[in-house]
Amino acid sequence: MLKLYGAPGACSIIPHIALEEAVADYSVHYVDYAGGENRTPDFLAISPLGRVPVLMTEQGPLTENPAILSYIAMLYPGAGLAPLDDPFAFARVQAFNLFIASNIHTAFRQILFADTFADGEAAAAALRAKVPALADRYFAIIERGLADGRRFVHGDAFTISDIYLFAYANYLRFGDRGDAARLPLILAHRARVRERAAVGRVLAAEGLAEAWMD
Ligand SMILES: N[C@@H](CCC(=O)N[C@@H](CS)C(=O)NCC(=O)O)C(=O)O
Repeated sequence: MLKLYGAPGACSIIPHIALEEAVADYSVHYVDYAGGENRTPDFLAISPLGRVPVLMTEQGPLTENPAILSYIAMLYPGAGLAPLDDPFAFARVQAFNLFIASNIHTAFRQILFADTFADGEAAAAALRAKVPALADRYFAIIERGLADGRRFVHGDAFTISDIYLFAYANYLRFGDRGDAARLPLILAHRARVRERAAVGRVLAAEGLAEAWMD
């Protein structure tokens, strides 16, 4: 059975939703950050940076959201979570997911984990101050991609990219990282994804039914 290591509301919610969409046989372990579980030798052995998500498979642990999502999509092809038989379309899915992972996620990290990039309160304040402009730029590119009326990121079919965007659209609404009101198509996409039964089940399981459902 697959085992997902995560934390409620963290970006581990992305593979959590993918597993639920795939009707996978899986369990979830919420890492006790407050108790320091993320710094234990056991956890660092499967996640060298002490981060979630980690997906424990029969072959060993997998880290990094884009890789975990592709693995789930391939393991459960019947769920139709990615265009697995079309190399170009699949590469587009990967490109989208990596765009969020390497640009948006990294920008958002400047808020909560500024010490990854520089030391001291002045540096942290400067890193935080830069985030709204970065987020505006990155999300505007995604907003333009939705402008032809498509229901989902890559067209009419729901894919792992929609789960990725859904999570970061929710983080965007925290108010300290860009202006969600400028992104009506992303907000409408968020509402469409939120209506999915699997998404509702995961939000309830992670205690986000109210925070992410409004
Ligand atoms: N590149 C990784 C990033 C993982 C990551 O930054 N996870 C966060 C939660 S969203 C985390 O565990 N942060 C705790 C820490 O950095 O100590 C991915 O996309 O999976």
